[in-house]
Amino acid sequence: MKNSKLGFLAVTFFGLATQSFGAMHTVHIVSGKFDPADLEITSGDTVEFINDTRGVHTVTADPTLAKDPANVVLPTGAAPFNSGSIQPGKVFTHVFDVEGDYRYICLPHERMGMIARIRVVP
Ligand SMILES: [Cu+2]
Repeated sequence: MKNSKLGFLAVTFFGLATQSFGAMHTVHIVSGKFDPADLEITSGDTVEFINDTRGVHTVTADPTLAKDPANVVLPTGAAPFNSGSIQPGKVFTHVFDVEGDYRYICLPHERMGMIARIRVVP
């Protein structure tokens, strides 16, 4: 009971504390895919990618690293990024501050279709 109240307060405080810096969204890395695979967020928001699997994955939006560069899309003016290896249970966060359409891949599983999309709106 006490713990859940503390948790609620922590979540409330965290929400207030992060509001002026944009919202936080979560994408889960589950077996063979990103969930949600299509996410709409607001410019300046942060996305945390949580590896919920027992394998290693990446969050990669860099066409020079892709087997098929067409699988990666970045808005004009957005810098490419690559998480590197995300170990099981670990989290990678990225702030999306350029509006537009992002398509990103998991490098080891690109050919298995581990590709997802984030749309950043004003
Ligand atoms: Cu993967």
